[in-house]
Amino acid sequence: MNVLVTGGCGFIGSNLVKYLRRQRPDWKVVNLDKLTYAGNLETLADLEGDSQHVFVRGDVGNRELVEFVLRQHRIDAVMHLAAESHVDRSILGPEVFIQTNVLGTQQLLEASKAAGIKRFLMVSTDEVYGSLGPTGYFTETSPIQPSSPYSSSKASSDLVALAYHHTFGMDVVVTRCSNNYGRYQFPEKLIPLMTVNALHDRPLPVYGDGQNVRDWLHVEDHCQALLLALEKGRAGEVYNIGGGAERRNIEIVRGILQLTGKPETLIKYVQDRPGHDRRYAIDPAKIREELGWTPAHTFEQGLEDTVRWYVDNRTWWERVMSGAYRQYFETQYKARLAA
Ligand code: NAD
Ligand code: TDX
Repeated sequence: MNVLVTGGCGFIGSNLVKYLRRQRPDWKVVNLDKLTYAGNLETLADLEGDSQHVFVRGDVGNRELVEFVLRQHRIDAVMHLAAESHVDRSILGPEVFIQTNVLGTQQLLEASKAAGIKRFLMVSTDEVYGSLGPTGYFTETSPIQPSSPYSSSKASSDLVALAYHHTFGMDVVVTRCSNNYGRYQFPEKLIPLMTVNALHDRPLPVYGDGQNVRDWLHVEDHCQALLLALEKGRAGEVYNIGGGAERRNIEIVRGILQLTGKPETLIKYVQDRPGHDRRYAIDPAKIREELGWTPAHTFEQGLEDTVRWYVDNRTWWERVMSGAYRQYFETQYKARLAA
């Protein structure tokens, strides 16, 4: 089996490429990635010399290139993860989110249709459902009510992928997962950002009252679910993937301070994110009952392992945070603390 993973140099994509190489050693994994600020080849350094992993630098929106890659490597299935993925960035500049997430996905779908791809796995997000109140869970039939430019671009691409199934008969499966955490996450998202700041003795910027809730999913549990959805999911279906670990942001920030041995005086409440969703929580009954998936990691152990990994892998995050990204980060970080 030959599989194309898009966005394989990002956080989830790189974990997925490695997971596939371990779990399905006879598969060829072709990794198409544009190497934006969030994509890093160093993350895949341990695959150097592995002839079953092929890296192609390119844009998912480049239909000619994508069709060439699909045919050249006789790709059977596509796992589509490439995206602009950060909500805060989508508030500052929505355009590239529409470009990559919506138009790029449509071009990839079109190329996949032309090449006769047997299965297209669209990696979407629970953010397409918008925000929950204090109770209840997102199910696959919850209304689609995205709040941010990021989540609306993901909702669009998710629905366009389903339209390619309904209209053109393409074999499409959509997954919608909750917040991932683990190794190699870019230090702009909550857990790695707070960890890196704590290690630098810098203030930890908590948005609003810190009571927003996310449902945390270990990236390896997510990879396992994606492989199951690829191999056993039913065409045209949506599967929610959630870690069953609802936590308030402030609890996580306190946990990171404890694990790094830093004082709570580093916590700084800052202006809230515009349109900030209050709570996400997933009902994973469908994927559990149909595909037999359950998460293996507990959040407390997973968080401890993740924080330890950032402590031990300073070189990795110092490198990925250098250059153009550093400039963006410093400007945004200062603006947030000043607000
Ligand atoms: P990430 O930002 O870490 O990585 C994205 C990758 O996509 C990078 O390697 C980047 O270079 C690549 N990329 C961006 N634009 C591209 C383009 N036009 N063509 C080719 N490659 C391009 O993202 P992530 O956190 O690993 O998320 C992966 C996917 O999972 C995304 O689709 C995201 O929406 C979805 N998702 C993520 C989370 C999460 O908690 N991280 C939760 C739910 C869903
Ligand atoms: O500095 C911060 N301070 C803060 O309080 C940051 C970066 C975040 N937060 C809060 C906002 C959210 O309530 O932490 C929570 C998590 O924020 P992010 O890590 O930015 O993730 P989120 O906005 O929930 O979106 C993530 O999960 C769903 C991913 O970035 C998306 O790609 C995914 O679809």
